[in-house]
Parts: sequence; C-alpha cells; structure tokens
Amino acid sequence: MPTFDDITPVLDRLAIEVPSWAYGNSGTRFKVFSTPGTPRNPEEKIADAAKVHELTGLAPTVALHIPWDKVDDYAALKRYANDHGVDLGTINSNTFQDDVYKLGSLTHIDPAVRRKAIDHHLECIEIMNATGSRDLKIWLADGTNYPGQGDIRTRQDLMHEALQEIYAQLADDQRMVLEYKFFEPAFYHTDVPDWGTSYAHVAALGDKAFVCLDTGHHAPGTNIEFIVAQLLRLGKLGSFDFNSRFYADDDLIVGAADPFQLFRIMVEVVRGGGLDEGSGVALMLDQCHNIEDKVPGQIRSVLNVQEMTARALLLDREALTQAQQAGDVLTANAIYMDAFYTDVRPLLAEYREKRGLPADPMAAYAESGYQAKIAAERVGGQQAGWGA
Ligand code: AOS
Ligand code: ZN
Ligand code: ZN
Repeated sequence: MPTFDDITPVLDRLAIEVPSWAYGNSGTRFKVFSTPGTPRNPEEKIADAAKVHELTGLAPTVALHIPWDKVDDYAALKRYANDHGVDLGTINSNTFQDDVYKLGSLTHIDPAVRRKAIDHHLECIEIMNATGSRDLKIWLADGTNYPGQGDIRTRQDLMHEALQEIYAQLADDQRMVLEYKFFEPAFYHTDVPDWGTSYAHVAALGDKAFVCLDTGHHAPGTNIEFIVAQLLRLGKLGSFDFNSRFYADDDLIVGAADPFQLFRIMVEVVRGGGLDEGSGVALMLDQCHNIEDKVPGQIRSVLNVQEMTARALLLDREALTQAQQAGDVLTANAIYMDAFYTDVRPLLAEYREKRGLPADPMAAYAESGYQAKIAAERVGGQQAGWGA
C-alpha cells in the first residue's frame, strides 16, 4: 500500500473549482430561503470563494455564470479575484432563463432563436478572452415534454450546426465542455441526455471539445465510475460537476449522499490519469445550498473530494492487479475496500498544518467570524440560482 508521503505530490496539485452560484441563495420550486450574508454582486461571490481557498488550499479558481455574473469590466473582475488569492475559471453559458428559450435554444426550430443562443455563446467566448478562462461550459435545458412535440433527429442536427459555429470561435488554448442531463427542465427527452450523446457531439467537433460529467445527472443505479473510465479511455473527459443526489438533480454537498460512490469515481480518475501532471480533467463543484450556509457548505464539499481522493490514491494497485490476474475475487475486493475504509482525516489534518493551513478548515471558518461579518455587511443578497 502506498504511504501518505507517497501520495502527497498528487494531493498538492489537487484543485477544485467552485461555482459562483453556490454562494447565492437557492432553493426549490417551493421556496427559496434567503441566508444572511448572501453576496450582492460577483465580487462578493468571489470574496466568499476566496475564503474557501484560504482555509483549504483546494479551490484556486471560481467558475462564472453569464449573465448572473455579468460585469462591465472582466479584466477588473479578474484583478479583483487575483487580489483575493484566486483566479477566474470556467465560463458557464445560460440559454435557459429567457422566455424566448421556452422551446429550446441551440435546437430551437426558429433560426432567430438559435441565432440569439449562438451569439450568447460567442459573447461568453469574448468574456473568456478577457478573463483568461480556458473552458466554456455548455449545459442546455433544451428538450421536449411530450412525444411528438419536436423532431428529435432534426434537433440533433441543429445542435451540431450551432455547436460547430461556437466551437470555431475558440482560441487554440480554449476548450468547450458539453454537459449532459437525462431530464429536467424537459421531462420527455433532452437533447443531450447522456454521455454517449455528448461524446458523439464533442468527437464530431474536434480536439478542443470534451464531455462534462455532472454526478447528479444520471438515472438511479447508473455506474458513474464506468462512464469516467470510458471517457478517460477515449480522452474526452473534460470536467466534472461534482455534487450528490438522493433522488434527482439534488445538487447536495459532494459525497454527502454516497461517499463510496465518490471514492469509486476518484479511483477511476486516478486510474485513468485524470490527476496526472498536466491532465486536462477539471474538477468542479456544481452545488446549491438550499438550507445550509454557503461558504462552509463549499468547504465541506472540497474537503470531501480531498478525502476521497486521498483514499483512492492509497489503493494498493500492485496488490490489486495481482489479485485480479489471479482471479482472486475476494482478495481484490478486500484490497479495494481497505483503501475505502482508510481513515485519512488525521493525516490530512497534519498535511494541512504543514502547509500553513488550518488542520480543521470547518472549525477555522466557524471561529473566523467571517459569517457574522458578511451577515452584518451585506443586506439584500440576491438569488443566484434558478429564476434569478
Ligand atoms: C443543470 O442542471 C446543470 O447541472 C448545470 O451545470 C448548470 O449549468 C448549473 O447548474 C448552473 O447553471
Ligand atoms: Zn452541472
Ligand atoms: Zn444539474
């Protein structure tokens, strides 16, 4: 079994991007609860994200969402982020909140609507040029609610054309990641329902297009780690949207619902080279905190990713391979489970202290007074999620 010292070089480069929208108020279609201290603008979201990084050393970049994080001067926003010790990351497009997109965006039958949706993505690429962001993340709410409502095949063709136009505007060092989701807000079919569809589109586009895997976007019982292994094998896993789910796209704290699944995913990430130096796999969170405080919610998530990554790295691969080759089912499974059951928390606490970080970032946050400070300072924080 590797020692903790053996795995620290990989832990040192673990970077988990946090989403700006995690810091805004969110909720369900039944109620959005507001939380004292909620950011009122992109700068305050970045300041909160910077707090997560300051206490964990794990979250050096913040993903932006356009138009929720629209500002006049993106270069200035980048400077603001840098002054706070973080950088701007992925740019997320949004073609789901305008009335005009009711029946689709890039797949809409009306060319004028498709034009608007394509132009929005071109604007996102302009923003990436100003922020220095590498990735454009596209999640489409496009789909239909009833059989017969739209022509599924035509919509695929329209989407391909639209994505091609967007892709053509990417600079050499920029990428597109296409997210898939099997339902919601469309309930009969979505235009990018699964990894295979996303893969088919990004493969047709070229080397700068990849799949984004949101862990909450699969039917119950789906073997997500298999998808991870396959996409890494194909060289097309661009990024993760980490969160966890009990039922639907719950967007809960990463690892909260099923820490073992998170472990299994990280085992495949490690196996497929996703944490190797220079790997193009971006680890991001896509979460909404409906009832808990946002900053410690994000801290908890990045720590959970770190913890399961450490356990995955401790897997004794040599012994595992031997057992697999010998057809020793029970030993192979026991080796796998040993890694999962290894409590790395004390070692991680020590690891953090050695790097000048708090041993317990959750406790450090509670003691920092930051929550009380933002609650007092920020009045009238906004909803940054659905319906904003
Ligand atoms: C929607 O369900 C998705 O998970 C997205 O990643 C979406 O882009 C994100 O929630 C912010 O819009
Ligand atoms: Zn997502
Ligand atoms: Zn989602």
